[in-house]
Amino acid sequence: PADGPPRTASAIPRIDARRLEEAIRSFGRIGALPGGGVCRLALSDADKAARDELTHRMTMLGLVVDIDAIGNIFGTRPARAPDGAAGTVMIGSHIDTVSTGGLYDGTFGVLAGLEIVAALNDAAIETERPITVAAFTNEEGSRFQPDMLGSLVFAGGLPLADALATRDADGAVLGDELRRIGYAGDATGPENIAAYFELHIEQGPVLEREGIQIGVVSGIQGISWHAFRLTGRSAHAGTTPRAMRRDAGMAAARIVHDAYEMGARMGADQLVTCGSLRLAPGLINVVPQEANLTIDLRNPDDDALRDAEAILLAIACAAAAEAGVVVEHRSLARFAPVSFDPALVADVERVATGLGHTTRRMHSGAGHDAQMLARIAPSAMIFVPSAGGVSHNVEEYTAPDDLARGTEILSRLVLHWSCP
Ligand code: HGY
Ligand code: MN
Ligand code: MN
Ligand code: MN
Repeated sequence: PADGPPRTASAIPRIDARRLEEAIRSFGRIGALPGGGVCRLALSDADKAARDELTHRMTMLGLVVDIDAIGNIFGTRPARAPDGAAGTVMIGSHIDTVSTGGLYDGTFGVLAGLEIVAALNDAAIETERPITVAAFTNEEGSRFQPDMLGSLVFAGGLPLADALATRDADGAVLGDELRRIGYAGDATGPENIAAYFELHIEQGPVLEREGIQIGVVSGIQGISWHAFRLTGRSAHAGTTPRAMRRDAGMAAARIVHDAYEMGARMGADQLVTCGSLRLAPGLINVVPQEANLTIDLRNPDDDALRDAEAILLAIACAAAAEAGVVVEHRSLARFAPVSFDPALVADVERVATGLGHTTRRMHSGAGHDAQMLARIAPSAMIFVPSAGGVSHNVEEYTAPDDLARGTEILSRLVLHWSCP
């Protein structure tokens, strides 16, 4: 109608880089670590505080806030016509962090979504499709496995009951924690997603090393997480001859050493990480009774990843036999490599180059919620550079210009898709 608000084609929302930077800084104070950085493990009190702040900001922006049964948070900006064009345009990521987290991993993508909503509101732009900003539960998988758990449930890849029954290392049950922090919702979340976009820091060295401004993410490499428990017998470190020992520590050390050697032999694409290793009783003069360790395998090629998995299991069996201990294995997560929607990837590239930015296509070394949304909707990701290629580290940093550049590109894509 003539007196209606300006159609979106004419108005362009203005991203306010300072407002975005301030939002990131203020979230950085939630779960702040004394020396800098953030610890907001999934469903912890710090995660609750961040969730409360996020839902408050969503409400202030006029978004309709829905929480689903696994605690995913959806803030939806309604469309102009109630029956709008089919589907919502979703911007998502996560606000939980690892325990040595930075200000940007996940949180940047969610707050960029809120910044885009604020810019649309400032310009009084109404869209034909609703726009939803999403924060998914337990993306990191540090406390509960698998990682990307909330988006995996949302995409139908993990039964809700199984997810709710997951326990952390101390035995706490995910469903109990969700209720404890007040985020066991009953909404279903958007059921028809026209396009999903995730803006994220690269978390690696490629863009910075090559002096490229924007990563056009073509897909995500395969992920395979393993837990081993080795059970031997505690004994005196000074009196027990080698032949009598059932040394869980020696078996664990053998597994870690041989797994890293395997990675080196298989070449640069095969990444191996032993991120956690605990010995019990953990005393200088006691042969370890028990060892618990995790191995994280990554590879862009699924066949190679399967080879690495088979070799890892053989390594664990040989190490246990050599030490005379019992070995138990659990697979904590396995996600095959994912390719994003080629048309949407081309859209990202077109918009970024159209704005004069340098781009390169790349696959993601890290897992992201986008790989789960790709199961149910056309999905794509935009990367901005990480200073020094550092992430999952309190030194994580991305310059304000890079944050604003990525948000501007995301804003154009969202406008293009929400006003077909
Ligand atoms: O492990 C990952 O790649 C992600 O950060 N959860
Ligand atoms: Mn992340
Ligand atoms: Mn992460
Ligand atoms: Mn991730």
